[in-house]
Amino acid sequence: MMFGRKHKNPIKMHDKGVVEWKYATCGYCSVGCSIEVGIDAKGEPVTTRGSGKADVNRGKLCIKGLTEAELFNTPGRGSEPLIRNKTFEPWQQTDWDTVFKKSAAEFQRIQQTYGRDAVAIVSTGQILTEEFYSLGKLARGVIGTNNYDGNTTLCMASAVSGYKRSFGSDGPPGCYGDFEHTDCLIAWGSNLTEQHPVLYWRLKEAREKRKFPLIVVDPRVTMFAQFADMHLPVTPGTDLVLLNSLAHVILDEGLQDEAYIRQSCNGFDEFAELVKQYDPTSAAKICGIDEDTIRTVARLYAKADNAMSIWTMGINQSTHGSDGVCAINNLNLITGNIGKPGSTSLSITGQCNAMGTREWSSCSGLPGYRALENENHRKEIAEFWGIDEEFFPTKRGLFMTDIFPAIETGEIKALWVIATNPMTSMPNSGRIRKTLENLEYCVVQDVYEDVETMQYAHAYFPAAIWAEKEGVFTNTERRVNLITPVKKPYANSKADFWIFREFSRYFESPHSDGKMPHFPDTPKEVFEEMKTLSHGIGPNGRDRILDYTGMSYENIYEQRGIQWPYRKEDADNGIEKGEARLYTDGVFQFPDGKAKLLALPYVENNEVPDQDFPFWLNSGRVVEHFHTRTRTGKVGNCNKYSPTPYMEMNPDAAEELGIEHMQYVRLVSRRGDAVVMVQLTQRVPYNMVFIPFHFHDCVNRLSLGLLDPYSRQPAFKQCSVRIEHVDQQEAAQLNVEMRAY
Ligand SMILES: Nc1nc2c(c(=O)[nH]1)N[C@H]1C(S)=C(S)[C@@H](COP(=O)(O)OP(=O)(O)OC[C@H]3O[C@@H](n4cnc5c(=O)[nH]c(N)nc54)[C@H](O)[C@@H]3O)O[C@H]1N2
Ligand SMILES: Nc1nc2c(c(=O)[nH]1)N[C@H]1C(S)=C(S)[C@@H](COP(=O)(O)OP(=O)(O)OC[C@H]3O[C@@H](n4cnc5c(=O)[nH]c(N)nc54)[C@H](O)[C@@H]3O)O[C@H]1N2
Ligand code: SF4
Ligand SMILES: [Mo]
Repeated sequence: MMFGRKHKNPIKMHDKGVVEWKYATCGYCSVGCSIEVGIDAKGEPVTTRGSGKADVNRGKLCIKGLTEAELFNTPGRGSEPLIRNKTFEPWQQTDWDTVFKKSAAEFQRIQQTYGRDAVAIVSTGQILTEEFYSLGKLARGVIGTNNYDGNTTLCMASAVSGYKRSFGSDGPPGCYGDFEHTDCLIAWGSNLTEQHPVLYWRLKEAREKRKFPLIVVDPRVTMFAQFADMHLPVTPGTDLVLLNSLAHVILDEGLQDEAYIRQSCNGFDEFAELVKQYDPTSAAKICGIDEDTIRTVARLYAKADNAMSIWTMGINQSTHGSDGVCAINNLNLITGNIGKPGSTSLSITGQCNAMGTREWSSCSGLPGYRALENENHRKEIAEFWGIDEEFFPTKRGLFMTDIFPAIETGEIKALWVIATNPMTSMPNSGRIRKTLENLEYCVVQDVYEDVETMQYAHAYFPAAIWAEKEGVFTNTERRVNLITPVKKPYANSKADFWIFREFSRYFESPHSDGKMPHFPDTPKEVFEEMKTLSHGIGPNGRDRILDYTGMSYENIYEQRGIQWPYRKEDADNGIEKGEARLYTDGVFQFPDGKAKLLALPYVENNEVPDQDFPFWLNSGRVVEHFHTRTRTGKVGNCNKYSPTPYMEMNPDAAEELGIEHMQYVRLVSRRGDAVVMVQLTQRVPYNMVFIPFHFHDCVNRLSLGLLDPYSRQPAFKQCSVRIEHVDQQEAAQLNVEMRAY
């Protein structure tokens, strides 16, 4: 008797004719997977594979990384600089000299007429670190506007602000390896499974080796929640209440780490006094998690030898985003869970290089975590760049979310948009549209010329994409990793690095004796500048934690990424890896070395459902798409799984309103309306709908985006809507017309 097939017929993979593999780091999310790009005999990138030697992904990639080689030739790539006198007029193709001359002249005219800060620059978390550093030099050292910020205000600002308030510095203290050591993990407002798939795989693998409780806090039953041991469907915007209540139970039952608190924390008494008010019985009424569950989770966390928290946008994008981050830090501080293997407070970053901009772009200050408010820092950087110290403002300017209102009021007249697409990604897009009409001059610098923001632009700088360029990204766990150019930039597009350097030559010196900062010719030279600035003593008299001095492109490549701090002494002593964790000695970045326990009262200030707008509107992402779909919308194997905008709706609520699966409905908020297709699912509760934000003219027409007072990050995930019936044929037609690709 024979089992199986007689003649084996193995599946044959299509041979793509790869003759060489070139090294890069993924350009989508902040997991920072190491990628090898397969090049065929004609020199064209034809495929990708995960780098087996890399600590981060160990050969794995998600759908976006697997299809990344297709990006280079996607439709809509910008091939030549464009220019026009008025918005909505046809574009004229031009050369780089003309577009630079015109744009520099317009920026200078506007600055002379309305003041230096009337030109605003809005950048990104998606260009290379050397590019960020060069842009910072141009923005702070030559153009001299203080209204310079990035889309990280929509993304990581609350985490940055919370880390600074709790620990005295930005910088996630943990690493992915912590999954291997933890005894309890709480994930706050993160859908890791879809949004950081390879990191989820690391977590899953750790749990297969060694079981430990995984608790997911999310109002939706996400894919991540489905894999968890406990799912806490928190009432939107009330995580702070839950966190204060967990602390209440821990202190009430004496489960705190007294020695750690005494040695490493300030502010305990005031904190303890505040959390007294958050007994589980009262807290349950606000946060929607029953008191038994609150007690169980508090005990699990406090009694675990090592416990860790991770979080993403469910925490950051809230009116108490920064407080939520501090409350997570509080929880870890009172239980002594920072800086030990498996014990940490780890914000999961979003964009591929959101960390690089925080470190080196000068958006919110000066390079290397230096502050405009600090006189010594201003002096140090002015000397290093060879410019006048007085040229620097003495405090940071507007955040991205305040730059747009300042355009509305006429305070800002020119805008330079770099690698971000605010017409789709900012809240209340109707208002953003009107706001952009007020600009006298707008430059868009993007890899695609068909991005929505182009409608309001006067000039277009076509940029090279991802691995057409050279430089580094930093990932969630502070790992600096390399991108090598696998191909020449498309047509006449140029690396952002080249654009910043060349554009700088079109500005007159604003400094005494005609001084100008130097813009090196290669990313490698810029990397050396950053290394020099990363050395030495930090603001508290201790060594800088953001230390790159041991790194070089060569050893980064050898190690497939190196975590900072990695000091020259380490490299000289033959140590190959950077430090996996920060604050391992319980000493923080405040002058006295102690972390701050903060008393954080909850203030109810969201737009909540009422009679007229009875549903919560929640928004987020799906695995196949990245943000505003400028890239994944054009990659067949990404787009085909999620080609149309849709809304998750609870079947019971739908039945009551007479709405069926796959019907179109109109959503109405106090800002605007949007037509969207319904997908019935128990993933969302009865009084909530969820829409992925990837589609233009959809969820952000409705969103409110109230701002967090510390981070100025919008509460994208909490507002209220009502649902109306629409004519199905009309809606289908509208949908086809609007979704050209
Ligand atoms: N496939 C893919 N991956 C990505 C991205 C992408 O666009 N596509 N973008 C990258 C970027 S820049 C980012 S910032 C990350 C985002 O990564 P995530 O934050 O994990 O993703 P989101 O879907 O935005 O939101 C996560 C969850 O927050 C929940 N939530 C909503 N309100 C609340 C609340 O009040 N409390 C709590 N606890 N949870 C709440 C939502 O229900 C949602 O499931 O993903 C990165 N990775
Ligand atoms: N409703 C709702 N809205 C949200 C969110 C949400 O959860 N809900 N999330 C928010 C978050 S966390 C984020 S991070 C933002 C993201 O919002 P955006 O930053 O606006 O989104 P992207 O589509 O990533 O825009 C990046 C742009 O840069 C271009 N680009 C890519 N690579 C390069 C390059 O190398 N050089 C140049 N010059 N251009 C390049 C891309 O083509 C694209 O146009 O959206 C925010 N908006
Ligand atoms: S998990 Fe993130 S970094 Fe890794 S391949 Fe997917 S998108 Fe790229
Ligand atoms: Mo983000």
